Amino acid sequence: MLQEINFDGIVGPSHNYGGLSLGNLASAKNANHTSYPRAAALQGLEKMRHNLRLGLPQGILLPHPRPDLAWLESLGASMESAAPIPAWAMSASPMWTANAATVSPAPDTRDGKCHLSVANLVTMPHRSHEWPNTLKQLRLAFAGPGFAVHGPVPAPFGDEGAANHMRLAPSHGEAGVEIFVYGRSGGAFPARQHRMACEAVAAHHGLDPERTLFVEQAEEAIAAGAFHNDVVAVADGLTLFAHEQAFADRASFYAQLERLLPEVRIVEVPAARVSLADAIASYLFNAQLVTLPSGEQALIAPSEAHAVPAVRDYLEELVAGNGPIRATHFVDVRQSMANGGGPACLRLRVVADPAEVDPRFMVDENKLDRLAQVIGATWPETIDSAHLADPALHEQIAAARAALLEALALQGEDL
Ligand code: SUG
Repeated sequence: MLQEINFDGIVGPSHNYGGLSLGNLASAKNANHTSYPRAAALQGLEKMRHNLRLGLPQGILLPHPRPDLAWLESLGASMESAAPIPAWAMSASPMWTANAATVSPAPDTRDGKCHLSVANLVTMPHRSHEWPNTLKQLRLAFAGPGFAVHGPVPAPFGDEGAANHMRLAPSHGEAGVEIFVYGRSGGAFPARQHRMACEAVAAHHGLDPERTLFVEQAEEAIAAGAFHNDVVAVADGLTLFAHEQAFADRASFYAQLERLLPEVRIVEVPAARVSLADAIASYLFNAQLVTLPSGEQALIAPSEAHAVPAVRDYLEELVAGNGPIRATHFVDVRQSMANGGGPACLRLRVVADPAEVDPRFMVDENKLDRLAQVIGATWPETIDSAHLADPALHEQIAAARAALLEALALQGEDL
């Protein structure tokens, strides 16, 4: 049976705060702070456990080898090069798997397969070298005949994957409407998702042009720190949950959506209730909007959303009202949040039959227990950005990753 599976990125042992993402306010604010990779990874596992207990199937994607010495060499650089080059090679950014790929479920595609296109992430140097390893993982996890895995869209067209893609459908297993959100610019901040890349992905996936929308993100949203659409909007089932200032032309977007999907429920948060600044600081929209086995929808939001009074009040009213979102759950992913990655950034949604996925990429609570042991024993407790070039740290990171792959029976794979 087709189900939505969330593939969370395991936070890698090199997790650190490099201040690398222009336009991502949390990344800039926490630049050079001490990071806690072990705590970060354990927070991620607890989020997965939380969601398993809600009855949601759960998968994982793996940290990449770091530092990426081959990539550094291709730049004629090394870990001794001037900042920020070593941080580019050390980033644990593959943890944010909402940027791993764009996924079109089988009911939406011409050949009836689930299509995945790895994101090129070309805008940010530290993310631009993620795709080769991500592609290897996707080809392994989704090797079954029901999947088609595509390589990246060529540069210079930036593609940041599912973070800028939404799907609305009566149920996961029925044909839906796919929405690609692109940017032009955001004042001083770059647009990381280009329209050309969206069109390429939609074409490769064989989507029905009649049921595919290309929507421009509001410039003011990018300028306020919404470097991906999933910082200001999220969709699930028939519900679109979005900030009033998320899109450049909301009236025409909503009208097109209502024409294609008359049952759609648009839950728009007015700027007068929650300002764009509060939405971005709290990551209210970077929540996982999920349909529970009961059929009700719930929002799995970061604990930071509870700490901002306007957001907390809004959420209380939202679930008390008559709308489709019936509950909120708060999860602690603070280490990731400090780099601008909330609950929704940490997961890639794939609609598939879990039995068709390589089981080494699926988890249950027992497996999470084993992973927590490995992480507790091998992940660095802290990383200080002044010591990113330390060879002893690199050895520890390599050993930690090797232990993880072994625990997952993936040590023999070319990953
Ligand atoms: O690409 N942060 C990530 C956060 C990604 C969030 N993903 C989604 N919204 N889906 C980014 O900006 C910061 C790394 C650093 O500064 O060390 C970073 O890459």
